[in-house]
Amino acid sequence: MKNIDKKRRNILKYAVLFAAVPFVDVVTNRTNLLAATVSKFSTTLVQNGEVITAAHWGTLKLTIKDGKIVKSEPIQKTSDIYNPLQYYTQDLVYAKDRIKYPMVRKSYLENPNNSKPELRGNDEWVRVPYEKAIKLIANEIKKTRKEKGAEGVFAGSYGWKSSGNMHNSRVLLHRFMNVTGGFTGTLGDYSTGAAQVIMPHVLGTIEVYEQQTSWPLVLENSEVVIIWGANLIRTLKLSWTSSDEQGFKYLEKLKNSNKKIICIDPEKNETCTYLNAKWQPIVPGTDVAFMMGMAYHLIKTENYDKKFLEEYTEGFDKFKDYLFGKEDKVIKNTKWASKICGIDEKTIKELALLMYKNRTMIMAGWGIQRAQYGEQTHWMIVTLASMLGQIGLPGGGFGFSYHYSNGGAPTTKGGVIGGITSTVGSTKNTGGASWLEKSAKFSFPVARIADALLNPGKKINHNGSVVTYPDIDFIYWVGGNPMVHHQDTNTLVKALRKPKTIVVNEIFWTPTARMADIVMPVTTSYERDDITMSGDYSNSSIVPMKQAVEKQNEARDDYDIFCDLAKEFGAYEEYSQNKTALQWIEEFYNSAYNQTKNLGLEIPKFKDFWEANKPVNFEVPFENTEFIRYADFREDPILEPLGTPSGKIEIYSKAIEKMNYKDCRAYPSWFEPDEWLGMKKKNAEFALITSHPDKRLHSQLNNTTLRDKYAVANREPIFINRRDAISKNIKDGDIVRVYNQRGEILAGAVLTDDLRTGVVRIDEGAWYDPLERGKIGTLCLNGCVNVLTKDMPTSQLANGNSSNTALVNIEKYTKPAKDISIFKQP
Ligand SMILES: Nc1nc2c(c(=O)[nH]1)N[C@H]1C(S)=C(S)[C@@H](COP(=O)(O)OP(=O)(O)OC[C@H]3O[C@@H](n4cnc5c(=O)[nH]c(N)nc54)[C@H](O)[C@@H]3O)O[C@H]1N2
Ligand SMILES: Nc1nc2c(c(=O)[nH]1)N[C@H]1C(S)=C(S)[C@@H](COP(=O)(O)OP(=O)(O)OC[C@H]3O[C@@H](n4cnc5c(=O)[nH]c(N)nc54)[C@H](O)[C@@H]3O)O[C@H]1N2
Ligand SMILES: [Mo]
Repeated sequence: MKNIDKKRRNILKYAVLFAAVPFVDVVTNRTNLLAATVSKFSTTLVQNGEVITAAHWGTLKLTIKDGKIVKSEPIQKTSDIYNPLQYYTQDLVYAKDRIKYPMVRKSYLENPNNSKPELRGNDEWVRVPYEKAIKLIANEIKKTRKEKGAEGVFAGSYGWKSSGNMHNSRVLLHRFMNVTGGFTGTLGDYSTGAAQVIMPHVLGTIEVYEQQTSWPLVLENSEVVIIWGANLIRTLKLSWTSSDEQGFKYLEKLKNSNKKIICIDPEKNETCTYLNAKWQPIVPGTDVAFMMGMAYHLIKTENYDKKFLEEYTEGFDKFKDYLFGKEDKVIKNTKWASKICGIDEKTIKELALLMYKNRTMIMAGWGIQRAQYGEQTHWMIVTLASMLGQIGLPGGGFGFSYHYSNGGAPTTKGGVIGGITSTVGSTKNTGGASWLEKSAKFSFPVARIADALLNPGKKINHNGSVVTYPDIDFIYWVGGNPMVHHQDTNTLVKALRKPKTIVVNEIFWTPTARMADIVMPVTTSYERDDITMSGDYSNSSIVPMKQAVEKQNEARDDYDIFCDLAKEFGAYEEYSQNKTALQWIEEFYNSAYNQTKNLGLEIPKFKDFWEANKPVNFEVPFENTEFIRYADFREDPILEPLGTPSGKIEIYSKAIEKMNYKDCRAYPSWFEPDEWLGMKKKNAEFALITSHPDKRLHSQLNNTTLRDKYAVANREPIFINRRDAISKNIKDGDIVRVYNQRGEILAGAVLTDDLRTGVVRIDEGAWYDPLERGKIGTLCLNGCVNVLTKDMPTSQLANGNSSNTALVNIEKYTKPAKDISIFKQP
């Protein structure tokens, strides 16, 4: 075993500072710097040649011919893993469904005070001059604030926007709202809604966006790797900033490592196949029961680390009482667990012992917590890992971000660029988890949006406090697609009839843009200058994102739109600080320049960097390859306590006990979901999992020719176990109607042996394409899965979304199916 020295403790701090962590101020002295150094030059568009740029899916090289993008490809490959998303930039820029001009819904234009909101999604569109649209928006914001206060303006505006620290649409929106009078925002996110709220109680950090024990140490030390509800080869195709593809490199090494790898997942997913791992086909939503069976067996056979539990955790005995059924008289033994999770007792026992007797790394994904009672899964993983006693050892414990944004790729030594901020004068780096920044005075949990719109004044419990929903009259959405990302689309359609005004800045006529009253056309990131880091945890490089082509049609940058709106409030100077986008970009770069210099390293001056059209790369110092999460805590729990009330890992939380919630107790518990395969009276036959798509980023790229590579019968695919399909007389390529009490969609059948029986998968992100536009309950022709999911909080603790808790029916669709029309101009 390696000796954990002082140096490593410093690395921990270093890594956390530069990882994609919210609430961390990156030290800059950019304000002083600015006046002296900002140069006055602009980007000259390349007519024939190459432009380097970045997207969430990697650093790209665009080939330009006669002023048009003709080719898009990655510039760096770290493995043989193919990332199809990197080749379709031209499809995005020249898409048929680009929004060309500012557009206003006809009834809204006629009378904004009585705009017939029931016609949203089904009205005519009228082109208006840009200046008129700006005036309309500004007037409505002023009116709403006067009538309802700042809380009446909702600008939570969740979404993945595009890469770039300047044109960060959501932050730009918040900045605009903050300088003009305030708004209602949101708490948390859709990704880790449950885990990020429970983990601070358990570990003292949100854990899900933290640097992981380094991949090199995993490869060197782990004997067993458990991939728990994660699909690394798929979800590592993207990063929040821009992917440096380091995760692929390590995944390839893991494949060739001969380690024992086990995937616990209702689907034998691509990662399981790629790694040639052992598949454990669990019943969806039952991981907690599975782990409890393991925990019980470890205790019964005396194979658990009592010393670790004593020294580093709090309240294990109470959890043990629960396992042994002291209160509820239910003993959570392997027999009990097996009946729920569908994995046989022998396997549960063997797996528990395998994990205890070998150095084991549990790499968990997040789909498992995107479910009712989702708080329990990650809590139970931490509990199980505590029993194994390997937390803080090289290659042992758990990691909640190996599948995301290249977590575990060692952090480089170098500066981090700044970014536009949601409040003026703030020095927060917005390249990190900026969406978790608290920039609004008032917020409610993000996935409660439909509930909030429908029930103004309603009070809900949230993590120990009470939140009262505001009365929202005005919505501004940029860089997100709630009509696709939010659960239970039909309820959302109803909810979106409630506000008086909905404004959306979009590139394309997305289902969300179509539900708006005013639509502002915006540029893609290839039509404006920007800058980004590549590698969220690694901070591998600074990538220039020079404008590659002319702005299309009347598209404008979000920044310009908000500058013009700010003028209507006399707030332009405060908003923009009188800077052009390129001047901001120079400043963000200079902040990294100075940090780098302070570290004793050198990078080019901004002008040289910008003109060179190539990334600036940083090196990984050896000590960062030796980073072990929780090593300091393990070494000295007294001097390096966790941020929990006890300073230890809380298997029992007094803070949660005080909240007295029925749906989240003070210790990890098994709760039976409202909809799952094992329930007594099922309202539908199949469990639905809604994974993240392999060939999209959520809904992004659905409108490109990449869709031809996966669409079946010109619909989103539904994956069905072969035997289940045969029993329903469904064949490969058939159109299937998928339905439940919440709605119905069409999808194209793909028969597979890689799904547990009784489970179907439809990936999230297919654009909602209603047969009857604007109508509640209508059939979706393209297969948007959220028509079928349930809009239900995980629990009162986190109020996360429960996307993976749903049952559906399937049948062969025999009527003539109308073709999709969502990827055209409306
Ligand atoms: N059933 C189910 N639902 C889910 C999930 C699930 O697992 N299952 N996952 C959830 C998760 S984790 C997430 S993160 C969400 C994702 O939900 P979203 O983040 O809303 O999804 P995207 O498709 O990335 O939407 C981004 C939108 O921003 C637009 N855009 C891009 N760049 C710009 C820009 O510069 N300016 C403006 N104004 N617009 C821009 C794009 O065109 C696109 O429409 O979905 C959630 N929904
Ligand atoms: N290509 C691509 N990559 C992405 C994204 C994308 O849209 N496309 N989105 C990015 C974003 S915003 C996020 S938040 C992350 C999401 O990352 P995750 O949340 O980890 O991804 P998911 O696809 O929701 O789920 C991963 C795995 O969980 C399994 N699973 C589902 N239900 C259960 C269950 O009950 N038990 C068990 N054991 N397993 C289950 C699924 O079969 C799937 O293999 O991915 C990021 N990466
Ligand atoms: Mo996400």
